[in-house]
Amino acid sequence: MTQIRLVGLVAWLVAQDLARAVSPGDAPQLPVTGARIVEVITEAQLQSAMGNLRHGDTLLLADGAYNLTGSLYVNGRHNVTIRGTRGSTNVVLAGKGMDNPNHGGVPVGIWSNSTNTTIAHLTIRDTWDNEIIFNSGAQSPRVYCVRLLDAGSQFIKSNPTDVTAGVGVNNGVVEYCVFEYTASPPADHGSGVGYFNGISAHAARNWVIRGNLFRNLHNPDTAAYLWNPAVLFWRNSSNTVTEQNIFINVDRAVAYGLDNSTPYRDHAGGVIRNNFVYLAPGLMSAGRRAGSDGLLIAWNSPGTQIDHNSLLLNGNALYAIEFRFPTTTNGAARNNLADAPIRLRDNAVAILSTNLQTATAGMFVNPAAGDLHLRPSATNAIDRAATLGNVTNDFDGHRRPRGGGHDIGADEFTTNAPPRVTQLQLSASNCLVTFTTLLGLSYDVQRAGEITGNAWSLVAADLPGTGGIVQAVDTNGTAEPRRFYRVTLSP
Ligand SMILES: [Ca+2]
Ligand SMILES: [Ca+2]
Repeated sequence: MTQIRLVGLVAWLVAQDLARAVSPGDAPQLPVTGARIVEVITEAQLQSAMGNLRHGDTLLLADGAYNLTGSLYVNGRHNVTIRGTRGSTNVVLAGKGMDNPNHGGVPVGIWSNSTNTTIAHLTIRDTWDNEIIFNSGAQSPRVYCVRLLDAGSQFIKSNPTDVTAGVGVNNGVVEYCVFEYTASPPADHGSGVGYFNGISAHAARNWVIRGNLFRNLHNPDTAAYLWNPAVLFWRNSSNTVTEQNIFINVDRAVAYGLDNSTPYRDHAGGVIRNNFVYLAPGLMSAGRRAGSDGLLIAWNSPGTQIDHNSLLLNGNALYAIEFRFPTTTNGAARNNLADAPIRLRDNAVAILSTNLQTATAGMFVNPAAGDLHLRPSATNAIDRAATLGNVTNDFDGHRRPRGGGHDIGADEFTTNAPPRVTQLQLSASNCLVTFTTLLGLSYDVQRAGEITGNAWSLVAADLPGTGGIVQAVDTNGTAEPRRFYRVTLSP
């Protein structure tokens, strides 16, 4: 028999760790693709590259600070990417200050009226107006792993071509970004103090807003705007998906529609699911609270589904979720976990089911940090939800259900008890991997020729846990001189 050495690796990587390798501002690197890769090191080179922009260009910015001398206009050039290499903090595009009216030709960060504009792996900050704006002609923009700080108005704005006809920028994707005021929101730029949103889109269809962090998008009581949504899709928008985001200390998290005085539905369809919303105690004054509506709202938005969100509002708002206006029909709010009720206002119609509206801070892992994962003690939420066909995963991207049933709220609870490899043995040409399991969970067995690197491949997927030990067989497992194994919870 061939001389072989086999090493069993005790698995401590649970599925949650694997999934949260993706986080706002720190997502996996996009591959560098493009018809032409234009490498840029200085701001002057960046402006030159913009001036000579061709269809299909990828501007790859070297790490560093770029103090903009002009906004970056993607004007009639399709399939253009403006990006850093990785992460979101190594490349910084800076305006001249969000409250500096002498913006010096840098009113916005990046402007596009073109199709398939991608912005990735960088920071944009301190612009007088929008940090990113899409205008008529733009379609399918992608904003990926971008940090947007201290915007003088909307951080991302998507303008319409024809609101009444519902023509605007469609199919946008905003993933793993950070939207934040590092101190206070903007002063009066002409529209009153505190005029901002995280994302404001008009006549926009089929956008996905996923895995982002919205933090401190909060105006003081003295501002002209007390209820700015962090995510706002309106003016004849439809089918927006907002999922797996974290909202911390925002005045309003998500609004699908606002206005019912319109000849069209302000929004239609769409889902808001698997989001965390946290407001710190005392964020809102008593007077402010008395005039509050909800953190997740569907106003003049028929057919909107608001499911499996977790909200800890700490008395800052009267309602967690609100449907409003008679045109808001056929809605649903199901399996949400909140410490405030759900409201049907002005004859809105929605199915409300299996919502737990008595959430407490003690149910969550680290609420002050916006971490509303369930603690094991949250037994009135764990395994207590009804099954929804349209929500198949959770905040972490983990498949639902785990354990004995679906959990109420955005997190499907996963035990922290990892599987443990108890034995590794040879049987003819097979390797047998034996490990501990829990009932109701499922496990993946992976192998690699080396521990370092990411060359793990699946031996077996979705092996059901029994509560006892389970054995996986790696056929022809003796084919290499050595082989490592690990066992994880299935994603
Ligand atoms: Ca469960
Ligand atoms: Ca989870």
